[in-house]
Amino acid sequence: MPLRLNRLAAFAALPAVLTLAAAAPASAAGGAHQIDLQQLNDSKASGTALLDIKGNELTVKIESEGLVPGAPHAQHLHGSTDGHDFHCPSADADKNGDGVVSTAEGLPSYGDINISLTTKGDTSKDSGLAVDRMPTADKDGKLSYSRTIEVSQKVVDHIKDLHLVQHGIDTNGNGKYDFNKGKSELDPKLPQEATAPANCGMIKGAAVGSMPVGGVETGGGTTPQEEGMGSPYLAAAGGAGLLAAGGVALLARRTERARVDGGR
Ligand SMILES: [Cu+2]
Repeated sequence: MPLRLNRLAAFAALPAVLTLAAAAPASAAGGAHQIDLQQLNDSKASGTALLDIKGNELTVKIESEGLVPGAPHAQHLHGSTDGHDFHCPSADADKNGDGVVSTAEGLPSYGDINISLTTKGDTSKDSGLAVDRMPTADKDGKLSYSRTIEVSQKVVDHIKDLHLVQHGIDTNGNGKYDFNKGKSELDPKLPQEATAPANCGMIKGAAVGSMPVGGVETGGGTTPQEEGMGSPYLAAAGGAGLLAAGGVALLARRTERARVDGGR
């Protein structure tokens, strides 16, 4: 399986893949899509991601750097598969002017969680901050992620409307998540640093200002997902775990190893 393909080789082959995809716009529901992750909140965290769709299987590969070393980083595909246009937030989204675009401030821009990019088990919005199943950056702040998951046809059809966000920043440079920027709006027990976005990237070719794929779709009513917008998306249990694991990767790793089954 190409899954085991050397990552560098996979990325090197990207231009060819993209060319193919561009030459066949009719097959929008499939193929490989590249994402450049660009820093938010002056995090210096950047990276590259590849979303590859085959049938209803989505393979997500992420290589990023500049993240908070040894800390877990929640990561999600945000946006809507109902034809709504969301995008990565700009610094303007910092409504309270504290210098940090918080997760809550970013939500109107990047939309709700569509897929939680966990390392195993559930990938729904419910696992948004299932920190023991989120990847941890290494001692150099680098993070590698690769997983293939089954996705709905809606995701396949609207993959270009989604974008990738990695969370977790260290605004005072002390090497861990703390309350120097206050509490997270999602859960007051959590530091803002743990949930604020570190980077965001949109799929190349999903040009800013263009109509999203399926933008003319006439849906019926509001989906539960939309109603959930802006509401806290983490379970208290996951939140406590995140706080405990702040800067201490060991805990997350131990928990992960102890877990036999990723199911909830
Ligand atoms: Cu997110």
